Amino acid sequence: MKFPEDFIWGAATSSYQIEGAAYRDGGGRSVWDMLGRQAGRIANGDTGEIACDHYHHYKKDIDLMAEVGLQAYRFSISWPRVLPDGAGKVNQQGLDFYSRLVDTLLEKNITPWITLFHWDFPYELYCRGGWLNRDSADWFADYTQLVVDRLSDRVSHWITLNEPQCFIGLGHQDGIHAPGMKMGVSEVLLAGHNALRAHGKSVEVIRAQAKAAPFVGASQASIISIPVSDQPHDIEAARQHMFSIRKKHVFNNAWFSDPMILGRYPDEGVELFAADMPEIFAGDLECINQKLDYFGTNIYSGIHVRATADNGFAVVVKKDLAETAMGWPVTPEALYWGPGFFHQRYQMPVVITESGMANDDRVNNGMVHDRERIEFLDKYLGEYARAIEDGVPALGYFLWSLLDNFEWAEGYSKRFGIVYVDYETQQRVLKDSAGWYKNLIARHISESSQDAETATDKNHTVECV
Ligand code: IFM
Repeated sequence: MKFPEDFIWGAATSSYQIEGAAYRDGGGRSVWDMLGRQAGRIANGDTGEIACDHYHHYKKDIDLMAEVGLQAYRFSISWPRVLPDGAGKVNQQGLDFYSRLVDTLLEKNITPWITLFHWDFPYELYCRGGWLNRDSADWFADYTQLVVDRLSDRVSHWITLNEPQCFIGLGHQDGIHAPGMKMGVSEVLLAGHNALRAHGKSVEVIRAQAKAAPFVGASQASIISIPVSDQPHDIEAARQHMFSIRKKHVFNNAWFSDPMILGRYPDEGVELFAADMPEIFAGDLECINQKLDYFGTNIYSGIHVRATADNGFAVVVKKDLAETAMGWPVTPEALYWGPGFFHQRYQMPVVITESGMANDDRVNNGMVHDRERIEFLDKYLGEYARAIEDGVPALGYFLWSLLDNFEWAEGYSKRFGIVYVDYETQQRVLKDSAGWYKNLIARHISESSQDAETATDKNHTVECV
């Protein structure tokens, strides 16, 4: 598989899933801390209070990143760690932690990609209405300002929101994720609208205030529609299915991305949601529709789709697909069709900001043989390379995840890392997949430099002639 010369190879994590040290050094509570205190909400009664204790082990974790050869590391800032009440009083110790993290990454030549919000919403702001409060967009903009002031001299890559489909859909509609609410559709859409406004205001702040030229996007939770054949009618059916909104739910591929990038909510959704649509004030859509530098998408799997006789689409359930430990089907072609369909619709370069799998990993004589993950990555990345070969501009890939970590409502029962974490001892073990990823990155870098040398030689020959 071949990738562009300047392709970015990375891995991703998020604050609540790995940091631990909840409330340490003046940090505040998030809605996830509060959900974890409610019986029966999280598998095995797990919480993120200790997690991978990355807050104390970040240096060792960055050494592991360097050992794998990562060029970029995507992590998130915990909003309540830097603003314990979500707004107002600043916790300098929290900011210092992220400043040290950035410096240590840069010392190892690893480019930091900061996600501003990966679900640990400040509990104190939740008590003031959370995303339902129209002020939430300004709270987020002020928080962005704080982070940008402190880190943008060394950080230029930004992700505003991670997966609004999840923190709004699973958190406010299905009640599975924090804050654990099952709201009516109109409230869900209002929360989503304010989150979109928060994204817009955050981008405005980054563009206006960042010291180093910023590169900005957001990360969408994407379920990809895969055509059952390469016939044009199946491809068209899959494309239509991919962006259609059929249920009164916000977990789909267009509801959040269309306003961010096209400046309007998708018609089909507006019709379906009808009277539940939130009030849209003058200027809201302009504020949401900020210039972005790339389309960030988190892709784990897809659904097969075929064309019907009346030019519509139908889902084809394939029964023989392997599944990951999450029960998600293994569908490598999602990494071919997803980037392609997104590029077609939004005309932007693509970055896979998350992709990977949960596996039943075990330590055996000090090693973790996660053959399933290697096969998964090999096939998925092969499809991504094919999409690029076919003309999709794609800039990078962030493997989810660097470390095994707190998998939200599933607690620690699902292991996504290329590094195994023993939660009792906080020991880390590089899994076989980490070695595989290391070789892939190294091979890519050496091939790229050989290509560059050949190109230079050719240039010289031309000059001499
Ligand atoms: O662990 C999550 C991550 O926080 C968001 N995207 C999906 C991952 C796997 O479920």
